[in-house]
Amino acid sequence: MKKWMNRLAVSLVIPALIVTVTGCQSGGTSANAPIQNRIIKAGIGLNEDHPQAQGLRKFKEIVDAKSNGKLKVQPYYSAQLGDDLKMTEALKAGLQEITIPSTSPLVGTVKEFGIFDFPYLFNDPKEADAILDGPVGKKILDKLPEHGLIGLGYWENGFRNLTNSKHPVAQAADFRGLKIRTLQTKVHIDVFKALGANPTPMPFSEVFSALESKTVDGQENPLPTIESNKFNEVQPYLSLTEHVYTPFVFLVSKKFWDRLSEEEKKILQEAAVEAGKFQREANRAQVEKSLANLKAKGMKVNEFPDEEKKKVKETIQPILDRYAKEFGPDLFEELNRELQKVRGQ
Ligand code: TK8
Repeated sequence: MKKWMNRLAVSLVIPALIVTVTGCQSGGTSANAPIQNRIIKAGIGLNEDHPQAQGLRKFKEIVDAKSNGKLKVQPYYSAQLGDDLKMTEALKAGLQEITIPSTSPLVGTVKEFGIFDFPYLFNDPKEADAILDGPVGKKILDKLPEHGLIGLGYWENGFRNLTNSKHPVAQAADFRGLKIRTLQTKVHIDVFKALGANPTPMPFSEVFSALESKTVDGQENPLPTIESNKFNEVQPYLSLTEHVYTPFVFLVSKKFWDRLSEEEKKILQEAAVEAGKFQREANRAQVEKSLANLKAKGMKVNEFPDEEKKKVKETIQPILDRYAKEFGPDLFEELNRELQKVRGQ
């Protein structure tokens, strides 16, 4: 063989060998490359006692086992890496690999997440699971990649209850005049305004000091969050409004995801779903315990009767109709069809 042909053959073979051995060209990984040693920074907003953190540790445990320790999940709690919005932006930029925010602050990225801000959408966790794990939940996750995000599934934040420092909220009219911290979603801002309250959206990490300094009168969150953040220390009244079910969404940076092999993606996807089941159960078990603990710590707890929930729904219906149009009537109709199936109607 002529010398030039030898040189050409060598120049073609060596790079191909390098790609096969290391399994990655510059920046990328071939689909069937072996599992690489990777550091995966996973930040959440709640503290290490919360079921969200328990779920993240379960995720880490599963990924560690399935990757023989090569995929190293590093949990960061209590918004150490920033609040939901900041961490979501970090994922888009490829500066952080995983975060698990409430869906509400994502409305600015994918507006359809806003349907989960609708008060009294779900009657119980079973309905929430059916919608989130079904075609409607998937359709919304499928809108994330164009924004630099991959959604691997939904975990549970839960049914939200109102706390405040002024008075019990035992009827729809009692919301009037209350300065309430809300999630950063226009749906909640409009809903609380329609109820006569003064909504103030802010990141979760600022809530305790805003309550303590009386910048706001109240806030609303699921019971495990109220307990684990010691809101009882600055909020005498707890009203069991259960007005919204908020999901968490398990997000991965697309910049990071696109560098993974099929095997590595499968490990993260399976772990997110398995840990999500564990986290939902842990959160539901915690709700009753947190209620008992908050009562024992002296919170004045009141029920919110069904007829008052009905009045709230009637008051805010025009707002929900407007948002249903904005978020997509087809999606909303599909959600209602799915709900009727779950309810056996
Ligand atoms: C934590 C938040 C929080 C949410 C809120 O990252 O902001 O009130 O309910 O749990 O996602």
